[in-house]
Amino acid sequence: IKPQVSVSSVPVSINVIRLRRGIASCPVLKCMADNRSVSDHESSIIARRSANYQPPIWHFDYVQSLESEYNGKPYAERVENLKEEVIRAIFKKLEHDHLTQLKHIDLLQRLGLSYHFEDEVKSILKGIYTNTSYHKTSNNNSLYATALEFRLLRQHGYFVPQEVFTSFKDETGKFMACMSDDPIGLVSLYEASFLMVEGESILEEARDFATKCLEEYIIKKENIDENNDHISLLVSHALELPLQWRMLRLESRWFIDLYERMEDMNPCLLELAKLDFNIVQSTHQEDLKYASRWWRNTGLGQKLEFARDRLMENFLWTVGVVFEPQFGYCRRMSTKVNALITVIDDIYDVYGTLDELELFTDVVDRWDVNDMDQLPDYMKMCFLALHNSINDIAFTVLKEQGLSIVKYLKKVWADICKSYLQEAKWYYSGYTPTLQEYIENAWISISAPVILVHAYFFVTNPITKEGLACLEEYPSIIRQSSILLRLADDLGTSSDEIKRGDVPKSIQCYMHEAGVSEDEARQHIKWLISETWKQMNADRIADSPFSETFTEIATNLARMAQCMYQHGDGHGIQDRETKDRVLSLLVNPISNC
Ligand code: LA6
Ligand code: MN
Ligand code: MN
Ligand code: MN
Ligand code: MN
Repeated sequence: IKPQVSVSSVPVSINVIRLRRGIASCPVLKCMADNRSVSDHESSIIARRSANYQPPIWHFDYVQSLESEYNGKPYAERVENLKEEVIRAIFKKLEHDHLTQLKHIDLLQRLGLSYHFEDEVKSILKGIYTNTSYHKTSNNNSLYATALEFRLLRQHGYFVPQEVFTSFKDETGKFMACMSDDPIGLVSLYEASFLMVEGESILEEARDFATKCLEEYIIKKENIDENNDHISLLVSHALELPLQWRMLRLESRWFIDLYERMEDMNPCLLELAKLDFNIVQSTHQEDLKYASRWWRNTGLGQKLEFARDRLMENFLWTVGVVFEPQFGYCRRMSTKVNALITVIDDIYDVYGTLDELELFTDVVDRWDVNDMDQLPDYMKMCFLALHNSINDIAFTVLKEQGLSIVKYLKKVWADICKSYLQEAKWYYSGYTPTLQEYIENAWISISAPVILVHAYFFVTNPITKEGLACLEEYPSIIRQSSILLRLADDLGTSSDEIKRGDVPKSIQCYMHEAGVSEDEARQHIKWLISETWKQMNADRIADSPFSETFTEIATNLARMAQCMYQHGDGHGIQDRETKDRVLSLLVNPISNC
């Protein structure tokens, strides 16, 4: 039965009915009179699903009231002085050996400060890479040093061969057992292994070996109740998620606290890290306030009651994607894009009828306001808000670069709507695709291509012909980022989605196809995530017409997904981990600073 029921002459009121689809019974559905669309005006009733999303916990007035003292001039001046001190103490000291230099770079990255020292970091890494032969068989460096150098160089685009780790294996080709007493070396090896690309079996072994040893280390420490020292904290943190998969700002916020407790902490670095964090936060607050005013002006939050009104969470995504203060325009505009995606996704997944969705998809595809009249009112609002916001973005590029990009932007919106429609059709027909067939469509429906194509335009000037040509074909780095977002989202959201009635997601498709339990399917999806990261790592260092900024953005979107869905649906459910993250990243400055 299609969950769409026409009942004549029923007054406009709420009915509660229960509908069945296939063998699974749907949750209680709200049945609302649709007095909105012209064609249905007569008095039909359309059964619509509900996701029961809660109203936003972050109110407009609260957001507008956020204010930070750290946007003042004295703090900016202090930062400049501290930066010069750091350059003197760290980068201008000629007596520092490679390892000391690498330690400093790692520290600056983890404290969230390395963006201030890009040139210095680049020149050191280049020097190290060009002066080292990575193909010799002997290696006098410690495990810690070898792995740190490997990781930092790969992070910055230098392809150090995995064979640098063979000297830590014994004659039988196994990693040496004696290494298990070296937690610092093992964490370093563990983090390095997550830079692996397809086919690197030494790194895969390294990851498994380090994981096992570190897990044993933690158990041992827990047994003697000594798991609160900084090494144990670092180890458990790494096991939870490797650095390569982590959202940068949240990692910095966490690491600054840890660093403060470390014995060899440098007070000047700590002060700089705290101060800089707070200053960056104050610029984020201004971006957030701008986006919240825009959102309020669209009226969509009030008008579309069925949809997620998640401006704060949509903004948090953008901070995960790009945090540096100079990218405020990108954060502001990306938040608009995210908010529109979130609402339109709910129209397709929850509220719209199949007929309405066909119409909407068609109107977006034609991108013509003259076609709007056929849409029900709630869709008219949404379409015009989309049309105006996106054209406005294109207008800015036209004004600044003399280039018309409307066709690129409307194409990604048409593509996502078509993929949404495909899922709706699968849902209504009760069809379960194979995992492959599902992913073929779902890497688009997760919205990463929309987010990333727009982001390209927000951070690129001048936009190049090569960049546009590559973008049009959805290059591999966009695809990998999308797949990672999709799989992480499915792990976090599919349980609720299936309950309320939605297309089978990757987990269900794989259960159906392979005849396995949900638990096994989840393991398989997690394995796919680590496989996809290998391709992402390869794409990050491949030749491409994109800037490093854009490559980082694509990577960060995947990282943000793993953060957002680490404990379930962090995007839809606001008041758990997401709330703490909003508070610590966007609301509360670091104290004692
Ligand atoms: C997740 O919702 C959602 F809205 C997204 C579009 C993910 C990322 C969004 C940003 C950054 P849901 P679906 C705005 O789990 O229906 O409903 O594709 O997405 O599984
Ligand atoms: Mn609402
Ligand atoms: Mn959805
Ligand atoms: Mn969807
Ligand atoms: Mn989902």
